[in-house]
Amino acid sequence: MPALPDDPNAKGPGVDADQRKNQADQDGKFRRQASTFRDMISLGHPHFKPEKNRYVVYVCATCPWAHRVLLMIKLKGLEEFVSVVWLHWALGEQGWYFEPVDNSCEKDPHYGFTLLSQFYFKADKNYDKRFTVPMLWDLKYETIVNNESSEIIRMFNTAFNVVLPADKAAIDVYPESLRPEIDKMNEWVYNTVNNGVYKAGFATTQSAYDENVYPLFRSLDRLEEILSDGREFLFGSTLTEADIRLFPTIIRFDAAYFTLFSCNIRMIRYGYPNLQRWLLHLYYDFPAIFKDTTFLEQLKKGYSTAKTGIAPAGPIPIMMERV
Ligand SMILES: N[C@@H](CCC(=O)N[C@@H](CS)C(=O)NCC(=O)O)C(=O)O
Repeated sequence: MPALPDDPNAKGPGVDADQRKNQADQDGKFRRQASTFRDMISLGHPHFKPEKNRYVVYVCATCPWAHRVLLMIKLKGLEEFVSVVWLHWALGEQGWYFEPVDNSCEKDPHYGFTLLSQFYFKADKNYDKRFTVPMLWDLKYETIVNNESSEIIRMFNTAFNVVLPADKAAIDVYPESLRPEIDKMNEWVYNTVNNGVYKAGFATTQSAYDENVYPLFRSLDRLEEILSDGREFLFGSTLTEADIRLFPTIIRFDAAYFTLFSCNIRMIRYGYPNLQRWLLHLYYDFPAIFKDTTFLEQLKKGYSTAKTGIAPAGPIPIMMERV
């Protein structure tokens, strides 16, 4: 497997409650920590084989990285292999937690845990980093398989093909012929868009914000230009990993990043007609994949808890009607 582009800078030692709320480092810059658990399910893996009713992915409606994983589960029809358990949409003082609100339940159905951190400590009692979603859990070995979304979606593209019906196994969002191009796009989209909104939104100095907000909009301009020939997906007529990775950010943009993260030079819906067309195509024309995994009201509340605590009313309506 080629090197994945999402290897962000390490964040340093343990994380306390204050650090969890204040996401920026002392220099005002937000740096996403590197993920710890990096195993890949495969027939050849000594432990983690593709089997029914064995894996669980822990997610919440707010998180775009978890959203990528949900998209792949729906697209590849992995529901019998990977079940989904929802945490509450708010990031609490002790990290993600269960509460019987919206998608979430009172406690974890498998272990009765009430906090995501309990899984991390069950997997590694000395774990000292952030407790992040998405987190892929193995019920057989009772441990975390992987908590890096870029790897989880790459794994889900092929890992279960041997046990999937032929039509689902044939779906390939990372086709050989497009790999170098997809990798290239993933890299700049990750740095300036997917993670760019966080680097602008969690900056605590003017310079850290300025350093990131302009590259974000330059990349949105570049994506708009790519889609300006009317193509269906980022690489033409084939849905690829690049679309899967961009959708969660763009669907959150006007509702959360524009309002709460000050990514407000332009909105998607008024400033980027081709991105908006691409977004609505995915959302409305493949509803079982894109619409059914999107929870705009929950994620607006979720992002607001990381900021003022006040969920913005607008933009109204959240999704622009198709014109
Ligand atoms: N590299 C990870 C990043 C995941 C991540 O940062 N998730 C956020 C939610 S959007 C999280 O769980 N944050 C909890 C925290 O930082 O305490 C991935 O892509 O899977």
